[in-house]
Amino acid sequence: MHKVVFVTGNEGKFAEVRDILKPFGIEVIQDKNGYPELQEDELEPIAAYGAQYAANKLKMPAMVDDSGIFIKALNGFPGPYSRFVEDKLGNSKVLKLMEGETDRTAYFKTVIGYCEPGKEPLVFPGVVEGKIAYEERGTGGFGYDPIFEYQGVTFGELGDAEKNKVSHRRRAIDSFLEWFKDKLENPESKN
Ligand code: ITT
Repeated sequence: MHKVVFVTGNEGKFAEVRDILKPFGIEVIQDKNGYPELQEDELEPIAAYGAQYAANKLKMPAMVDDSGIFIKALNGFPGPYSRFVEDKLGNSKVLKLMEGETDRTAYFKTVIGYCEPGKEPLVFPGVVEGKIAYEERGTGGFGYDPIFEYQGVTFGELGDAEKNKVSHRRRAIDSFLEWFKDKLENPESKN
């Protein structure tokens, strides 16, 4: 069993990543002590910096997840500021901002940052495209899930197991797994 520390205070993210990686023989341990989050317009540098900081501090392989929802009619808002906006506005006020908007296009993006002590960080992005619903629907998931529609069903309605098959986070983890499996097979050749 391989062990990776996942530095996150978000229980929803932790449960998803733990469940996705378990069948691949990777045990995920949660660390809630946080990491310095750079103020950037892109998620990649935030995840890279956080993973490197955590790996060097904890002296073991570390993973972080920086995510956001990007709404086209709002020019990509809230994007990297999604946590702040969830705390200050919440889904109902985001829906108010979307009143009168007919273009509901949006995407969720996760960037997984991974780093081993003394090494350079790697980033693995994952995106899922969908639409902003007209009202909150469903009680599953967390955060923006009740207002994000994927193929007509919100992530809040979809249920955790189904969300984990198609989500932005799943896609980012799949890309991490591709790299990780390659590294296990060719231990000298990577990173
Ligand atoms: P950590 O930094 O401790 O990991 P956080 O919740 O602050 O946790 P982010 O900075 O990545 O994480 O914030 C992302 C925001 O987007 C936050 O409000 C999440 O609740 C929300 N979010 C992230 N992934 C989501 C998902 O799969 N479904 C719904 N909302 C999500």
